[in-house]
Amino acid sequence: MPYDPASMDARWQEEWRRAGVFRSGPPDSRRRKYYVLEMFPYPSGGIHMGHVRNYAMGDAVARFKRAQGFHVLHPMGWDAFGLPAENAAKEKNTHPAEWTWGNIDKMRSQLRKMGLSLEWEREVATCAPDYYRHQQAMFLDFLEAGLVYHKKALVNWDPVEQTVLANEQVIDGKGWRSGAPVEKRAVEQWFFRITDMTEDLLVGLDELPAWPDKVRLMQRNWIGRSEGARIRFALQGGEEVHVFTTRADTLFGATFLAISPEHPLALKLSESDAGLAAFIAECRRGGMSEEEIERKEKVGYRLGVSAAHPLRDGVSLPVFVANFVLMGYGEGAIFGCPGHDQRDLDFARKYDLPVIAVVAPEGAGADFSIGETAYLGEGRICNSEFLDGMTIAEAKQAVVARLGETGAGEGVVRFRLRDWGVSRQRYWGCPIPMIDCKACGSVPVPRRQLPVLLPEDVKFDAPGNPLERHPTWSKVACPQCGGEARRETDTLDTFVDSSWYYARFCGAPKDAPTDRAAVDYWMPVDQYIGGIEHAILHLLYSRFFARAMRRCGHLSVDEPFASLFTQGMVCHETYAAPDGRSVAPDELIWREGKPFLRDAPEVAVTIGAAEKMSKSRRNVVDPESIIARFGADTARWFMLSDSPPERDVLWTEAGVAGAFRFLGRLYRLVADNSGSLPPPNTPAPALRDAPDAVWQLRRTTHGTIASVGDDLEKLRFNRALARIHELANAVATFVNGGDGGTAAGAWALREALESMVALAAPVAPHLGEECWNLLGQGGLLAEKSWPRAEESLLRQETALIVVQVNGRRRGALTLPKGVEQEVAVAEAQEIAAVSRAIGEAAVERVVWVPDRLVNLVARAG
Ligand code: ANZ
Ligand code: ZN
Repeated sequence: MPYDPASMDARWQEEWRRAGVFRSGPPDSRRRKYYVLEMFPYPSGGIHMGHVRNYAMGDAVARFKRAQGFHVLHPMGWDAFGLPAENAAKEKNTHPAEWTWGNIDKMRSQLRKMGLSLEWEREVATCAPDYYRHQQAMFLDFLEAGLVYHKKALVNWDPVEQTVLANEQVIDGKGWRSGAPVEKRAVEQWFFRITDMTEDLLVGLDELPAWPDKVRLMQRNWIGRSEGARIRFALQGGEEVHVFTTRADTLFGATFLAISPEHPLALKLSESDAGLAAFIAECRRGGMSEEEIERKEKVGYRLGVSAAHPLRDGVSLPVFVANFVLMGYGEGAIFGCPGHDQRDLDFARKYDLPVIAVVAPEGAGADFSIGETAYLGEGRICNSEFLDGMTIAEAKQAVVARLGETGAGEGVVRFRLRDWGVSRQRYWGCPIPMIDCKACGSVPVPRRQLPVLLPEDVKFDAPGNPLERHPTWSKVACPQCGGEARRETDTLDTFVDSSWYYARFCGAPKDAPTDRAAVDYWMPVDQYIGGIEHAILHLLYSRFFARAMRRCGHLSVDEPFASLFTQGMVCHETYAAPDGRSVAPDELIWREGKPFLRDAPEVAVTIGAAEKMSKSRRNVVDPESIIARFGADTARWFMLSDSPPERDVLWTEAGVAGAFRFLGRLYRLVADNSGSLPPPNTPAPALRDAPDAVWQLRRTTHGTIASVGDDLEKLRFNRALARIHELANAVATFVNGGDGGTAAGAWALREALESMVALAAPVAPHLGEECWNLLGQGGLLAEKSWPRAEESLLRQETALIVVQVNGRRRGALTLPKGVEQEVAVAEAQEIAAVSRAIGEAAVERVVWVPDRLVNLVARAG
């Protein structure tokens, strides 16, 4: 019988479905729960290998935990709102809803073909009104809790398309479609007050030991706590400018002040200074992402006023408006210290400002000076009056103390984290349930009117947000005064949708976002698995949301994900035709290990670097075709066997073929031997006298059970699968050795085969069921408990101990190395030949050579 996955995959999937084995049912406080969740996919059109890897991991964990007796929750859903649906609508003349639901149907059937142990009954899609209505209700809850507010904020504005652009739609400062230089515009937007929880989000990271250190570090950096000082500079004419610095120690090196183009003082002065107004307008051109600001040339506009140095009598500093000073950070103003900040140094050279070194490296002479690079290192303070000779840390303290005395400043803690702007000027998202009334201001949509549904009759024939252009949708009566009012046409950032789906999976009541009993039972997620690209925003927003939901009574945990695992990417070689055009793997034929064009077989193709599979690199292998050719188990097995899960895996034909061959080998080991085994669940025969090979096999079996369990516990899938290889080799060796013929041997062989199949099943579940069936076992393996390792067989090192009676060999014992004399003697006396030889005599003396020999000296009485 050859291994034919095509005939088994669908059959077992149907069996699982019929038996409802993956349905978790209601909370059950008598059982230990385990919630395993993989980041839900965006329904882009089809699953890719990254999904296969991610879900193969989650499924292995879910199946393993289920077998261990946990009450497992393993759901799946769709992160279904987002821009691609609108782009598809424009390009393919369809509707975003139609496109999205079509993709969901397709991808659901693809995931089903993988044979994942998912509870499809709990499926959610964020674009479904019965999901987003609760999101709207929570928006109102957060509003009442003071966690939502609105204010004017800058957006990317495309002057040609007359529309707001997302950051990813701004390419090199230009609109992605129009190519027109992007401008910044201030528009009224909604914000979640995530900064209300900054400190808590930071401290909370310490209580997540099961998160990768690098993710926690990335979150820490994003939150960006910095200790510094706020310093007041007095301007001529009575104005004051506050600056924020983390380097108060360099205050004597300050040679200029710079304020943001959006700083109130700059805006005020621009009213009477046309040059400044033009400069500010110039600064507003170009995108607003931090990278963009970083890249841009640093320019300034010198103001007519100057500022007094707070510690140096009679010294005043020029004041600039500078494009690199952000209004959203610190005080929107800085003091420039060219000696010790590269950006300030470049600026000083450009505008011919003095450069004063105030930190000198240890051992530098008095003539230490700055050239073209600022000195950023440690050292001793110089040129700084009372600070001279101090370390940087000492000087920071001394400056803050002095500023405190004179009232010119104080120490402050700043965070980089900003409030979360959630307004998006697009159609395919969750409508923000607010109404704008000229008389009453912002008024919430009354809860009984939720959900605010997206209108279906929208057109994508013009740029901008179709909700805004809709003839009637936004025209409503004010819920408060009944006057003419306007519905909010912005929709929520899709990161909002994915910030609470984990809670909705626990239970999905009609009239509330969460089922409290269910979330209290299931949350937090015990194991969350997904891509490192979500290490910052998605996880941070989810952590914020859990806290906000808790405040509003929807949840009782702060941290939604107890453990996090970030898997590596799936990579593939890239190929190029002689003209440089990239060629997809399925456009190739291979001869003698070299690739040629399928359509022009004489044309050789060059092999390029392996890169992350992506459409743009044309190095994608479609999971569906792999599953069709090799079966789901091979795809899953290969994804997990070839490299540690946190690392990238290189997809190769040879690798897939190898996985397929191995699974075929497992299948044949079972199929070829199942006929000679004792019936299932036969009690163990007397094994004491069994040949060493039997013990060897049993030790390997139980050693493998223990180590595979341990590896799966730690998500070391590749190691677990390597152990199964080892066990398969041991089984083959045993079978070839002919020891399977004895009762003990056949029994041990069944034990080995059943264990092997059960251990492989979390990754190769279809093969598992098929083999389980071949072994004559009834019921579904998916419902069986995890094999138990026998403690006594786990000691790997054993010794072969010869047993003599009065110096004559009567048998041998295989015992753990280092076994005690008493145990060996007791075991020896159990051997039939030994007790016969001793007969009625009494054992007078024992000769004991540890791990080698036991000689019973007996004399007839
Ligand atoms: C003086 C100084 C001297 C600075 C020196 C650095 C080196 P982090 O660590 O990221 O918090 N800064 C403050 N507000 C700013 C703003 N709105 N836009 C742009 N830059 C701003 O960075 C803090 C440092 O970033 C501050 O310390 C300030 O420059 C600058 F040798 O002040 B420093
Ligand atoms: Zn009103």
